[in-house]
Amino acid sequence: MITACIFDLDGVIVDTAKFHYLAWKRLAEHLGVEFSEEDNEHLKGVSRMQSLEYILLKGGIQISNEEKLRLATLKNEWYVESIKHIDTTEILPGGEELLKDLKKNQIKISLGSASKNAIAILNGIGLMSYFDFISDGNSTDKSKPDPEVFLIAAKGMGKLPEECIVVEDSIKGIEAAKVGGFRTLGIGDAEVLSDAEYIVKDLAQVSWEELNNWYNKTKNI
Ligand code: B16
Ligand code: MG
Repeated sequence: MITACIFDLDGVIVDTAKFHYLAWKRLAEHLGVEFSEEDNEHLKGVSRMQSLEYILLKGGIQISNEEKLRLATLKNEWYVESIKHIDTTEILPGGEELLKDLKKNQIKISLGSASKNAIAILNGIGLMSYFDFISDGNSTDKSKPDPEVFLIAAKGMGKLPEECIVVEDSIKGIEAAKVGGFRTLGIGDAEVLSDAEYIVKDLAQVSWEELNNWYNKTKNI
């Protein structure tokens, strides 16, 4: 039986990925670097500083650490401004229903997000009370595909990695979960997330019962 789930935030529970994209695009253009939706795929699940490094590398731009910090702060100011009024309408399909279903079945729930803005977002969309533990961008400096953010989440719930299902929308997040020894549920495009063990379009396509059946059937494979 599954006993714990670790949820990524952006792109799994809440539709904030588009706001990250717009803020990074604005920053890239400010620096004279072209930035496409394809570039944005590389930044999903990746920390703020590492995302900036990707843009600087693409543009062949070399700057001091102080300037990097200034640019990352500027992007965050634009991003925070765009999510200032975030509310329940930004919850992705099935998000709250699945959290409710898991809670009803005594499953422990933790966040496993790279974002330093995670708590403000969870409060904004009114889902904070479903979480037993929060592991986010303030918990570690290590960015996915490093598994640290998920290992902290498992430990915080008193669980082993193999007892937890990590729910992720990014390639780097699935990779991190697999490196850490977690079971993986990918949310989104099956071609993009082909490394995930189980993939659905969104959280509305899966219930606690389906997850539990899949977990039990595939546990020792
Ligand atoms: P912040 P997740 C990640 O959140 C986003 O996918 C990624 O685009 C962002 O750069 C990262 O959080 C850091 O976010 O700048 O708010 O600290 O998908 O891991 O929930
Ligand atoms: Mg994500």
